Amino acid sequence: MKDREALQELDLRAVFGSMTKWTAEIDDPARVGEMVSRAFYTATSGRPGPVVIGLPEDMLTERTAAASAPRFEAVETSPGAAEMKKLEELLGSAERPLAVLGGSRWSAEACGEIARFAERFALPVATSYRRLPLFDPLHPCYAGDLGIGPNPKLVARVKDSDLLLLIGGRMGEIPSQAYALIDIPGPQMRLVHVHPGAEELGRLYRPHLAIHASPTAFAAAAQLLQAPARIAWREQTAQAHSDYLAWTDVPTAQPGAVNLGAIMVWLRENLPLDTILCNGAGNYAAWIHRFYRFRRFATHIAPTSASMGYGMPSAVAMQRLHPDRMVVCLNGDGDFLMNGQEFATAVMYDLPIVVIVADNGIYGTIRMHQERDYPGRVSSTDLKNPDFAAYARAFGGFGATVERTADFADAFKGARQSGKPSIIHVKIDPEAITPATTLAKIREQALANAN
Ligand SMILES: Cc1ncc(C[n+]2csc(CCOP(=O)(O)OP(=O)(O)O)c2C)c(N)n1
Ligand SMILES: [Mg+2]
Repeated sequence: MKDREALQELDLRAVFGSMTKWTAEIDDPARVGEMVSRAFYTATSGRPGPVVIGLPEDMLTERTAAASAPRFEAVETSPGAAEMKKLEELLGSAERPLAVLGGSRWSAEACGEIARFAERFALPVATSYRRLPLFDPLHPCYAGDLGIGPNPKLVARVKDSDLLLLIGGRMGEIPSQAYALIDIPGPQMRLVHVHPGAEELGRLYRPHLAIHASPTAFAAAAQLLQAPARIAWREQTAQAHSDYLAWTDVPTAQPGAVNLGAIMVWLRENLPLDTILCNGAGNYAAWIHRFYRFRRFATHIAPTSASMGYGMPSAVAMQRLHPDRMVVCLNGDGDFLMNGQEFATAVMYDLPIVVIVADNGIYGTIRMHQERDYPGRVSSTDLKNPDFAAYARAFGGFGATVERTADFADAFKGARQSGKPSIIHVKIDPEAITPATTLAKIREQALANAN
């Protein structure tokens, strides 16, 4: 039936080709072992990523005597002694060094090793977009998060560094602030790029030192580096950390009766440190990045591609994987409505996730862009929402509504005490568009610029 556009037939390579590291179809059952083995090696090697394998129906019912694939092992890429020596020299002659942690292929152990490396060198360390749990925010070397709406002082510090050490990440559009931090292709500072994928090194930024290694292998090797006798930048590191604390300690004032920043502060003070926080995309996430504090490895499950609807399925998966840990899922209203039906799965499997829906009645991010670029010309960004607490109850879960900041704590406790999957419907003033500004101010500014 192939190529007749039979029922539900898709050209998988065309559909998934540009989103995956490899897409294939298994036509011959004798090759299942070969293809499955290649799929796992491909998905986990270098920069990890998805693989799609199509299984034609008739192939699935054929018999084969072929052996199964042997167990795969992810390919490790380690730094060479020459590169590590060069890094030691670069650190020895630096005056304003800074490290940015990002990407994949980390472990709790590697994070601990990087923390000890940072301590020995008094190195300021920032985290990349949605990679906050790679470094303890209360560690004295922590300089903050390079995501959306970062601390301007951190942005200035990165631009002005004389040695930038990128460990694991690509420094893509979001952490690079739309490619404004590092000159392309020749960086203004000395750039050391550590990445597990060879194709990434030199693709955008020409590194002074490229280290083709996974973060875990690099972190282990960094233990052997000798710190200079005199570290010139100790004061700067202490300043960077106090700038981070000043930026995140106290929630900013917000219009309306609910302050999402204050809710994040309540969560960071009351949740167990190993709580897993999941979210999708929307402006509400800005308050997570700024005010919540991820104190443990792998406690934030969120899309670096900023795709909406990611929070609910990931919360379901995380609670199944970790039945003993608390799983909290934060959503925007638009975001929740993309995959909110996964709440039924949480009810089916008795997964007591706590879902928070930050309901401002708009696709806030898009409205913000409309007001900034076409002030006053609102188009298709209003939402007409259900009662999300009643939605939870309709599925057999627990629901609560919060209309004032002070009521959040009781709603959260009620959710936990119910032992059920829960939704806390939090009503947010649409004017509270970011931790730093309002919709009205963005519009005024845009109108003033136009005149
Ligand atoms: C799947 C998907 N579709 C569209 C977008 C573009 N987009 C980014 S944020 C956003 C609106 C988010 O609205 P909401 O979830 O209500 O959060 P808010 O910004 O209001 O806090 C849209 C449409 C996206 N990132 N992902
Ligand atoms: Mg919204």
